[in-house]
Amino acid sequence: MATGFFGDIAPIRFEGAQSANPLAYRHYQAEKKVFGKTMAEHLRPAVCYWHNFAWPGSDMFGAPTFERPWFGETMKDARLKADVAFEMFALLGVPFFTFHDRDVVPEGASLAEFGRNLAEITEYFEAKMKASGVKLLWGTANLFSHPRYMAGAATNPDPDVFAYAAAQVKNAIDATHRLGGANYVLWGGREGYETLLNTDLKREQEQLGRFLSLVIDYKHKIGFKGVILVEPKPQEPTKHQYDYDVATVYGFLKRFGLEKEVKLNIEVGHAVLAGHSFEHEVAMAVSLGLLGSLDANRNDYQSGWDTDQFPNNAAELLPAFYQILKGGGLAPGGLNFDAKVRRQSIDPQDLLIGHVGGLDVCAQALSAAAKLIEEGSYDRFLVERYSGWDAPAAKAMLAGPSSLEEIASRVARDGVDPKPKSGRQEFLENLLNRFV
Ligand code: XUL
Ligand code: CO
Repeated sequence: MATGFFGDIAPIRFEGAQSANPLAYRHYQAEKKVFGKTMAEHLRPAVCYWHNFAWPGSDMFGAPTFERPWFGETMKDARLKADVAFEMFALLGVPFFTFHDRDVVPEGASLAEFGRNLAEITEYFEAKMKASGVKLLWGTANLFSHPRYMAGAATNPDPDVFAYAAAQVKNAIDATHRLGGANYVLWGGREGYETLLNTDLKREQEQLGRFLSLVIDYKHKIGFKGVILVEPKPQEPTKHQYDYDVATVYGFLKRFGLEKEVKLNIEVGHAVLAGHSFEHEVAMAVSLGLLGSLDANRNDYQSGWDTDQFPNNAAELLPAFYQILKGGGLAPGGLNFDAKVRRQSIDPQDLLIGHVGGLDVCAQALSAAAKLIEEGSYDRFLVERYSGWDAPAAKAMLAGPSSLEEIASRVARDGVDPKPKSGRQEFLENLLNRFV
């Protein structure tokens, strides 16, 4: 039975770029083909549970602003929340969702009760997923909100917290496995530190490496086919996080021999906090074979916080979508909207409007990147810029057997005298803008 939460809003449809209807897609056409795949298959968009259904609109100065009929700590509330969530997925026509264990059920008085609650809602989800066709992009465990995790989960100085976190992750992977999740995410919420004065960072990093290895072992043991994803973030909530950015996580995975087992969930706002662009992080992951999935959002550039706003600028996203298409696409990852409406946006339809706009600019950026690749002049520029490396003498420098002395002697012998060439940045920026 319908909950009535969204009133009489009809399912969101594609109406075209000219539409002035705030509850219509202007660019996202689920079935439209781009390079032989539909937009839905390229983007694999997901609605997240936490920002939409669990966050009450509070901030560090103010009380909750959202009134939702499911706010409460009973399983009845959890079921109502799920009913509304699946209504929202259907209204948006979005094929995937994501959740943390504690977004979906009350924790109760013990880990055992939490586990039972999670198993119960998993069953409830299973039926709803079957009826609607909506799938789970990824599940995860919240190892950062409860006070027991204030000094970290796997990186806690107290081994009992490590054990507790392991138990929680085990339950969350079980639920994700049962629901056929395409991935499982580990974001190191408090896996870092506030002050070195109370921290043994060598030990803590070893603990984290061990924890991740245990998760991988468990995944194989139960036959979970989804991809384990680590989500880099440089700081917030802790000042120093061990999973700083793509390059740092790659080094960490190599150190523990996990680089073939794990991929990355890259978030726009986290890239910005790390002092990178989103496209840098995506390109770095592609180059290392680590591109897994994306958390779509944007940060406020002035505040310096992880504001998790909806993306709203296709031109800014185009370079990242170029990298994604060139890198072979996202599947079995997807595009999870890790984004929340502002706390003044208290109406149910604000939740829909945020996703409509966010999905639209991503669809726009995808189409623009496809056109850019199709037209070909940008790719030709890149090929031409590095074409000197096709010459046999150049290839020999990289492949051997040439030595540093041989290369040095070639400079005098062949009269090597490189002339500077324009990098043509403005030309390229203008070229890309033609496709948005
Ligand atoms: C926090 C963040 C998380 C993860 C899942 O900044 O991005 O919501 O995506 O734990
Ligand atoms: Co995220």
